[in-house]
Amino acid sequence: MTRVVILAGGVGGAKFTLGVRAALARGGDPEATVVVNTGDDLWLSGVRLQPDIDSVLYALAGQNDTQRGWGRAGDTERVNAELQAWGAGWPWFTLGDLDLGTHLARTGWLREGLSVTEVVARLSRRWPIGVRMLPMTDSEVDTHVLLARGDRMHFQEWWTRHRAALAPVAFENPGVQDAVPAPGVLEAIAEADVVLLAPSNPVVSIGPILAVPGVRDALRRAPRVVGVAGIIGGTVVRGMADVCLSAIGVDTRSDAVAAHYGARTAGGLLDAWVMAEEDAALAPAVQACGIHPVVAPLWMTDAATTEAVAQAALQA
Ligand code: FO1
Repeated sequence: MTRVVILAGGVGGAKFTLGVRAALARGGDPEATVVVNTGDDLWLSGVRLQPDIDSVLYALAGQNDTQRGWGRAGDTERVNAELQAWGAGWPWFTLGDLDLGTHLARTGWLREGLSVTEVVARLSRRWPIGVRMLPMTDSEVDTHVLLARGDRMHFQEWWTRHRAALAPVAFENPGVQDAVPAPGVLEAIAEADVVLLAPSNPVVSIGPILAVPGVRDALRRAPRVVGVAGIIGGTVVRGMADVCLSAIGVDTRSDAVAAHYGARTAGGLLDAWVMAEEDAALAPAVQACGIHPVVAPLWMTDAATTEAVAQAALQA
């Protein structure tokens, strides 16, 4: 049996997880657990939103809006229009009707006393998603952005309202030092044959997962940790990850992100780094860090190429 753990953020993580699921389905008796970032989570209009959890859930269930990149396919916005008319929520942030069903179900269960892990398990039961999904932690450790102008705001406001245009100086997850990994996270990593870092935002998607005490140590004990670059040809594939990387002093280059995660042999995390063909010239720099570079096509444009990216990571 191949036991795989994926650390993932939203859209990129979801896509990559689809590829891993497809690749594993071809071999014997596979088992995959995806540990999802919850730093993007927030309370809005009285409901708890978990954008990355929902992106992974909807993608694995085939219910995601592939055009927009977030939310449910075929969603409508009647309730959202009412919320806007009441002046509730955020005028720049759309809550689809079907999506709101998820938020209401989740919030109700949380109010009844279920943990985030239990809620995610319930959400996972509706569709045959074929992967075990875990939140990184049960604690609320939402990501905040510290701005160069001196104030701070929730990551979602910075991302969706300001489109990352306000210069950030740091990202914080208040309280993360007291958080513990969600039940099952450390166990899944301990039992994994390989842990894959999805091509998600290294700062605000993978970063918060690694910040939960105990996760880094668990990864260092894992037999194999493989990262997949979310940069192709020196450009971030999606989102505004370059702004996040610059804020923490990391260049938007595949080798720089690999060095940011670090080589296991030098106290970091990675055994191998799957990097794009377009960045092949940087492979020696990755090797020089003590990380085994694997050069592969990384565009996840359809099911076949997405599976091939996952396959490259699994074989790295
Ligand atoms: N992203 C947007 O750019 N605009 C939105 O109005 C928006 C609404 C939204 C609602 C629910 C949800 O789960 C995600 C939503 N997103 C929206 C995506 C999300 O804000 C971010 O792209 C991710 O959190 C970054 O990974």
